[in-house]
Amino acid sequence: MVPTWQLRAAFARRLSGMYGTEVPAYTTLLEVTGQINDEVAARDPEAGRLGGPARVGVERHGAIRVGTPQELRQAAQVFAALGMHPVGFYDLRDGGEGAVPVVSTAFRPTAPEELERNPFRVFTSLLTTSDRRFFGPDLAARLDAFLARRQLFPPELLTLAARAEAEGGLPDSQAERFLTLAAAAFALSPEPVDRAWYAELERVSAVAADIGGVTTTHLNHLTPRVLDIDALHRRMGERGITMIDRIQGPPRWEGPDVLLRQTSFRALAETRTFREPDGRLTRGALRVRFGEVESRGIALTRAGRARYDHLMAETDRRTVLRPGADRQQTARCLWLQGFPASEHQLAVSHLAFFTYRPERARPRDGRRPPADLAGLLTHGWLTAHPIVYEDFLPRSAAGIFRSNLTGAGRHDADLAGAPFDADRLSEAIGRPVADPFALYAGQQDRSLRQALFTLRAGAA
Ligand code: OOG
Ligand code: NI
Repeated sequence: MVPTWQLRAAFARRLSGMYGTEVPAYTTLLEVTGQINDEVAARDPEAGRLGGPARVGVERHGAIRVGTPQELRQAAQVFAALGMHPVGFYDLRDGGEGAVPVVSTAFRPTAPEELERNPFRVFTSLLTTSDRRFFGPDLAARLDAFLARRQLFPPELLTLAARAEAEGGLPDSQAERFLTLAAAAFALSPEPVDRAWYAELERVSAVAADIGGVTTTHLNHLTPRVLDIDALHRRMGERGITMIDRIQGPPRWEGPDVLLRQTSFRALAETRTFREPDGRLTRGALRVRFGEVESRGIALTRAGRARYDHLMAETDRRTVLRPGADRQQTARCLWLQGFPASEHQLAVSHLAFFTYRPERARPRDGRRPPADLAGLLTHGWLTAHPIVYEDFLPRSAAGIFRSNLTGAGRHDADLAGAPFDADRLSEAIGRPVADPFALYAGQQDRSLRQALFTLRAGAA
């Protein structure tokens, strides 16, 4: 029997192998990421604080895009077999110039011990064909009909996935078959692309064409985790791979790493077969996939996140006011003034999530533990251990989509969009979409209750 977490780890390995043969620059990225992670681990004894080498070395996220709620439900079934559940709601339709007609969630393990075993996650986007800002009624009807005719996941895969979910794993031979079918469902298909149809959708949005212009889905990037993303950005440049000029997310600064920093590069155009309007098959190229790398920091509470969003908005404002100024420098200065520069400060001001443990080395001096968190930490009763941010950032995601699009497309921002939120997405998936803040808060609160219980028992 292959248990759920081993299926997940094996699936992530398979996709990584497959993507390396499909997108050669990904192999270079893995090589450089591995070197940098080794270097950081050797020079920084604290490097493992946000995940040990066994976790970080295999840590990946992928992204796929689907066209209909039914396809999303089926994707969710495949991920459920791997112990990956929908977390978070991301709406990428309101990004002004770079708006894309999708809403998204991320499938990932939610229990801390499952994340530790293998944290594989897949950012999954659903095309919003009913959003009139992007698709007029005629195009939407033809698009829906096209999507209704295709099948992304073969029935045998879905049956095996349901069995794996129900039984917490699969017998060896079925596990092998499941992994083969699942990886194949995310491979780039050799099927001819209908030139005219693809082009029509591309005029609306390159993402719409990537999703609805073909009869299959595919992994569009696979992202390793690096411990020093600034060093990686430089070194990829030296290896002749040009990254986008910015690292999305918080700036590099002297304080703790928080949330998520990401950067990407455009993959090369890939040769594809096209069916021309007169029926002829021709060779052409499409540039739909890319490479990305990320570094992860501490998860922020809602208050911490509001502080982050405010600092990002303030950085934008100042960058517009002083076009010559270096954005990274502007951001760093703002962070030095406006963001706690230590984990301790983040914890006592309730801006970030930690797990808490009783400090066993504290002398038994007959004192009773204070009632407040600040006192417990300052006087050495408890130690705080950062919780890693396991999710995504809508603004960075929009930036990643945008930096890899060919042409902005066109949409009419004045029309009313199709309403969408986490509840509607849960309905579409047929499974609840978890709130990431609630997951982190639950983990923190459980550890704090347990730690306080132990302290009080010790003091009594
Ligand atoms: C997903 C883009 C979002 C990230 O890391 O923020 C994403 C996509 O391109 O389909 O993967
Ligand atoms: Ni990504």
